[in-house]
Amino acid sequence: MQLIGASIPRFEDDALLRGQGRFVADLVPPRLAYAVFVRSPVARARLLSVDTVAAEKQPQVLGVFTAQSINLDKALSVNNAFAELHSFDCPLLAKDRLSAVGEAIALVVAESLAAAIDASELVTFEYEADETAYCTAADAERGDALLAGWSDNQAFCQRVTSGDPAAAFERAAHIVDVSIAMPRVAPLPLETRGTLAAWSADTGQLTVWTGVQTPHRARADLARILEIEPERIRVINPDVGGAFGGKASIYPEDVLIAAASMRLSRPIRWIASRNEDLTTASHGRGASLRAQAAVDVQGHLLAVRGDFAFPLGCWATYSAAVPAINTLRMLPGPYRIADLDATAKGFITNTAAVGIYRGAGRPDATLVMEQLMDRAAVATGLDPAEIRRKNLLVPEVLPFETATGQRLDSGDYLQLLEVALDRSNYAGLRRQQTERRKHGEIVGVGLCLYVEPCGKGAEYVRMVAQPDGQFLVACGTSSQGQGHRTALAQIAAATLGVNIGRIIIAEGDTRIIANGVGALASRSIAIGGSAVKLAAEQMRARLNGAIQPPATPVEIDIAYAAPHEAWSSGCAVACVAIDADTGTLHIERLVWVDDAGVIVNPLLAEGQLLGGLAQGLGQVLCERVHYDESGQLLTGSLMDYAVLRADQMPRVELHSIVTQTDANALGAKGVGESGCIVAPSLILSAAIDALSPFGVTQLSMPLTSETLWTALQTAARGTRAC
Ligand code: SMO
Repeated sequence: MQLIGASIPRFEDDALLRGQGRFVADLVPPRLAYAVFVRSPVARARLLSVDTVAAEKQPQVLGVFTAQSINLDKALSVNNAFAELHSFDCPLLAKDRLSAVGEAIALVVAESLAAAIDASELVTFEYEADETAYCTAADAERGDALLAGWSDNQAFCQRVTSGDPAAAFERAAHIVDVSIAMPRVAPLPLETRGTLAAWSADTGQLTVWTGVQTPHRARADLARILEIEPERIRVINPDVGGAFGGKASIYPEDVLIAAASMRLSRPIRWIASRNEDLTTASHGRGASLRAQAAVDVQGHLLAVRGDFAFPLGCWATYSAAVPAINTLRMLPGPYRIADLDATAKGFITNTAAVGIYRGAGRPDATLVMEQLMDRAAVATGLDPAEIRRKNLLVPEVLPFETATGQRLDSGDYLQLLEVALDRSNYAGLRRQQTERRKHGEIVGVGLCLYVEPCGKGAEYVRMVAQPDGQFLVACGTSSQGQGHRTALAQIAAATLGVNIGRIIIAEGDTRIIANGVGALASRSIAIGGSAVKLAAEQMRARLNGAIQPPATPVEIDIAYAAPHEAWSSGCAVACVAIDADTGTLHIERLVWVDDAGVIVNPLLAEGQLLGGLAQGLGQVLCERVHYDESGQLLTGSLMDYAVLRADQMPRVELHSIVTQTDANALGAKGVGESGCIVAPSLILSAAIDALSPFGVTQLSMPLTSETLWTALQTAARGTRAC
C-alpha cells in the first residue's frame, strides 16, 4: 500500500472513543492536592492588601500564596525576535495593581477541590479604582481609539515599506479603502487549560503535565523562573483536547502550580473552569485594520497602505507580537503588489492577554487584501473574479520575493481561482443571483484567495531501531489532537519501507528527546514530518534496508531545519442567502480549493481544513469576546459566548490541487489554519454582495442576524427618506 496519501483512520481514536484517554484532569497521583485561584473582579485598580489568614486556618488547607509569599520575580519569556516589544511589568500574581478582570491575586491549595474553593472565598483583598492604569477595556475594544494612538500604551510598532506608494497613489484612477474591526475571539479548546505539577524532594525532580504546544520551551521557562536546572524538569503532554494557539506557551498559572508543588512537596493540580478559561486564557484577533489601495483604470492594484492596531491585553504571551508581524509580512497575499507602506502597532489593554490563535494574523492580512479587491472591483466595474485574475502572481514567477520580503515558495494561484470558479459554476451562480433578486431574494456570492505561511525553522527526531523489529520515533513535536501518531508513523513506515505496525511514535515529553519546538503555525507535518523522513532515510541507509531487525539497537538523531518557509494557498467561493425578516444568514454553497503540497493523510487533512473552517465561520458569523465599559467580561460562559454550532456548519465541497515545493524535505505545506484564514473574508464578501442592492458597502463582524437585520432596516429607512 502507498502509505503517503493513504486515508488511514487515526491510531489515537480507539482509546479516546472508549473513554480511555488520559487528560490532565484524569491524572490522580497519590497525595494529590488541588489548587484554586483567587482572581481580580475589576479591570483597573490599585491593589492595597491581600488577607489570607482566614483561608489558611480552614481545615484541609495546605497553603495560600500571594505575590509576596510565592516570591518569584522573573516574568514569562516573550519571543526575542521582537526587540521593540518591551517586557510588560506583569507579575505572576498581582502585586500592587490589578490590570484585568481575572488576573490571579492568590493561589489556594487544599486536600480537596471543595476545600480549596471554600477557602478561596475567605481570601479578602482591598483595592481602589485607578483610572490611570493603561486604558479602559472599552477603549481597547474600540479600534478607532487604538488607531488614534495612545503612545503611553504602545508596546511595539513595526512599519514595512517598499517601492514608492506615494507616487502610486498620485497616479491612481481610484483609491479604495477598508476599515475592519476583527472581533476578539476565544480559542475555546474542548479541554480547558490545566496543569499538574509534582515535585519530588527526594530526587529533586519536577514533573509537569500540561497541554502546552511547546514542551521544551515550557521547560526552559520554568527552569529560569523557578531557578532550577532544566535537567531537573520534565514537561509532559498527556492527551490534550485542543489548543489552537491558546496553549502555545505557558501561563502564570503553570509556573505558580509548579512553584507551589515545590514549596509544599505535594503533587498539585489545577483545572480551569470554562469561565476561568474564557476569562484568563489568551484571546485571539481583536485588531483594527485600516487600509487603502491605489487602483489604475484597468483594475491593477498599484499600491497598498495599511494602518493596523493590535490589542495585547495586560500581559504578553510568548508570541504576543506574532499576529501583527504576520499581518504585515503576508499583506500582499498572492497578488503582485510592488508598492506598499504598512504599520502595525501593539497596545497594552486592560483585558486578558491576546495571543496567537489559529491563523495568527493570516486572517487579518487576507481580510485586508480581499476586501480591498472587492472594493476595487466595485470602483472599476470589474467582476470580483476578474479583478483578482488581473492581479494574481502567475506561477512562472514563483519562487517570488514579495514587497514585504517574503519568499512565496510555490503555488498556482490562477489555477486555484479557475478551479474554484469552475467547480462552483461561478458564472451560473451570478446568473441565478440576478434571477433570484428579481424575486426579492437577498443572495450574495463571495470569493476569497489566500496564502498561508506555514512551516519554518527546525524540529528534532530521535529514531531507535530495536532488535524486536520496532522503530521508536521520539519527536520534538507535540500533539493536541491532530493525529500526529498516525501521520508521522505513515511517513516513517513509508520511508523505511516497513509495515506501519512496527512504528511507535512518541512526542510531547521533554525526557524522550533533548530538543523540540512543537505545534505552531501549521508546522508539524511540514517540519516535524520532514525530520521523521530524514531520520528514516538515514536509518534505512545505516541498516542497509530496514526489513531485517538489527542485532543491537541502532540510534539516529536528527536536527532538521527547513531551507525555506512553505506557503500553502487556496481559493473559495461561497453563496449565501439572507432572510429579509430575521437577518439570518444561510450558507448555501461553499466550494473550496486548497493547495497544501504533499498530503500525508487526506482524512486528517480534511479534518484540519473543516475544523479550521468551523472556527473561521465562528469568527465571521457569531463569536465575539465582549467586555463592557468597565472592563467586565460579558461573555464568560457558553451561554454568552456564541461558538459556532453544528447546524451553522455548511456542507463544504472540498477540492485540491498540488504544487511541488522545495521548502522542506517532505514537500508538505500547512492545512491547519487555512479554514480560519479563508472563512472570514469569504463570508463577509458574500454578505456585502448580498446587501449591495440596498447600498450596503461594509458590515461589521460577527455577522449576526441582528447585525444583518439592522443593516437592512437602516438601508430601508434610507430608501424611504429619499
Ligand atoms: S496560532 Mo498557532 O498555535 O501558531
